[in-house]
Amino acid sequence: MSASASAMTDFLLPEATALDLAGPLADYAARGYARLGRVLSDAGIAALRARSDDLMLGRVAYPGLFFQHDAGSGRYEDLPYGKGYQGPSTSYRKLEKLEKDPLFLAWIENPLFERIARSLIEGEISIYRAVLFNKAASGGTPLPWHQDGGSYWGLDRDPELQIWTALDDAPADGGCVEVLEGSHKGGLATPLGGLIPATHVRAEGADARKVALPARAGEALMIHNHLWHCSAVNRSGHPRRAFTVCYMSRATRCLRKKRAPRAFTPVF
Ligand SMILES: O=C(O)CCC(=O)C(=O)O
Repeated sequence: MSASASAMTDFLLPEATALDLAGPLADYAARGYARLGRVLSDAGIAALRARSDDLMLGRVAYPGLFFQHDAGSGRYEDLPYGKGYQGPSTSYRKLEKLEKDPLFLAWIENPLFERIARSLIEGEISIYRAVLFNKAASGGTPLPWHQDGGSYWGLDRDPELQIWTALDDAPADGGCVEVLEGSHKGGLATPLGGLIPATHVRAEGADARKVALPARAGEALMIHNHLWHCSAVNRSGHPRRAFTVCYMSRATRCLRKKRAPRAFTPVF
C-alpha cells in the first residue's frame, strides 16, 4: 500500500465510509450546502493540522505552492497579492495547490469524497483547487460574500462541488462559514463571479438572512460553488484551519490565454 493510500484509511472514520448520501445530496440540491458530519479521524486532524503548520513555517516546502498572507490591517481590501511565501508565520490566510502534499492528497482522494464526487459529476474527475483557509488565533481576515466561479475562474464551465473539512473547531464566533441558503439556484450574481457586489448583497438582504455553519474539527460540508458564502474573523482565540477541495469533470478546460492553460490534477 502506498504511503498516501495508508494515510487515507487512517484518515477517514470507518463509519463515514458507508455514509448514506441520500440526505446530504438532497440538502445540497435544495440549500446549496450539506453537512456530512464528522468524517476525519483524530489521527487525520492531527496530521493535517501539523502539516498545515509545517507548510506555513517552512519546515515542509514544495515548489509552486501558493501562499497568501493576512493583511497587517486585517482588512480584506489590503490583502497582499503575488508575494507568495513571506517567511515563517502562522498568519497565512490561504495556501493553494495542496494536492502536492501526500497527506492532503490522501484526504482529497478519500473513498467518501470519491463517492460524493462520482454521484454528482459524470465521468473522470479532477480538482480545480485544494486550499487551506486559515484564520490565525489572532483573528485572520474576514472573507466577504462570494461565489466560487464565473469568468474570474477562467474555465469553460463552472464546477459545482466543493467539500470543506474543518481541521479545527470553527464555532459561530470563530470564523465559521456563513451561507445564504438556496442562493446557488440563482446562478452567478455577476458574470465575473467571485466577490458579490454590495448592491446585490443589500438587495437580497443577505446579511440579515445568513445562516452560520459552525463546525467541529473533523466535520465536513458540501458547498455548491454558486452558493453565496462568507466567513468573519476568528474571535475564538484558537487557530481556525479548514481545507476545501473543488471537484470537477476532467473535461473542464482552462480558458486563460495570457499564460499556458492550467492543467488540473486528476483524482478519480
Ligand atoms: O473557510 C472559509 O473561511 C471560507 C471557505 C470559502 O469561502 C471557500 O471555500 O470558497
